[in-house]
Amino acid sequence: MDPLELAIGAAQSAGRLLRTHFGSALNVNALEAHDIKLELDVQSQALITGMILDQFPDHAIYGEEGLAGNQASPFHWILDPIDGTVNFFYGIPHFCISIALREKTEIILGVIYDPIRDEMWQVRKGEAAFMNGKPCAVSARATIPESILSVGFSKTKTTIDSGLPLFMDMVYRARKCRLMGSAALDMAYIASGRLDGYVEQSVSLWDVAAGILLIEAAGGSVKMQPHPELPDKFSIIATNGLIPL
Ligand code: LIP
Repeated sequence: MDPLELAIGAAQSAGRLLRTHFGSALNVNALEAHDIKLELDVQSQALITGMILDQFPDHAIYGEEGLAGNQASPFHWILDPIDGTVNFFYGIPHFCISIALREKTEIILGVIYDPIRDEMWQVRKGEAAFMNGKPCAVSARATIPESILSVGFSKTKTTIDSGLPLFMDMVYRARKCRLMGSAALDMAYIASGRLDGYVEQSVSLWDVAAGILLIEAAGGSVKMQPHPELPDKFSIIATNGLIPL
């Protein structure tokens, strides 16, 4: 089976599961000051994992809810089963499923699916990025004063403290700053020219893997640095490739 078609099918199946439970009572696995972990995150990842390992039993799964499959495989599926879990829990219809496939060190495909708006972003390495079958492209806005920027503060006092100075600077300079709560949708919105930039001090690969390939295919740029203190965390600056962030 074509791995991109598989990723799209898995995102649609997980999307149906999320739509079914959206707005209903949810089992909470962990409640933290700035984060919530749902049993549905685990169910969504299990559904996607089952579909992938069914077709590619020797591949590896690297997801927000854990690892599965053959971790020695050159093929790693990078999953965020609900990106924007806190939004989901509060009934805010801004969340998605993000699936990427990495071959050795290179991301070769990505899918981001918003099951409420039924918006599916897809990209294969070396090809154009699409949203619902139409090619998508970053905006042409080139200056910060005319831009809309999204900022993420992640989940801890440390990451909030490190993100605030940047936010305080940008909120005065940009036309608008938004805190949307889903890194993957922020990236997809840049690829579709809705946002011009997104910054966050501490994200996980599963939050942004599909979005990186989408933005680059849509003409934008992504800069990522390993976080100096937090393992497997990255600071990210994603833009349309024009605004000087
Ligand atoms: C979320 C990210 C968001 C970040 C949140 C959280 P999750 O991912 O998309 O950018 O600010 O703290 O990490 O936890 O909903 O998958």
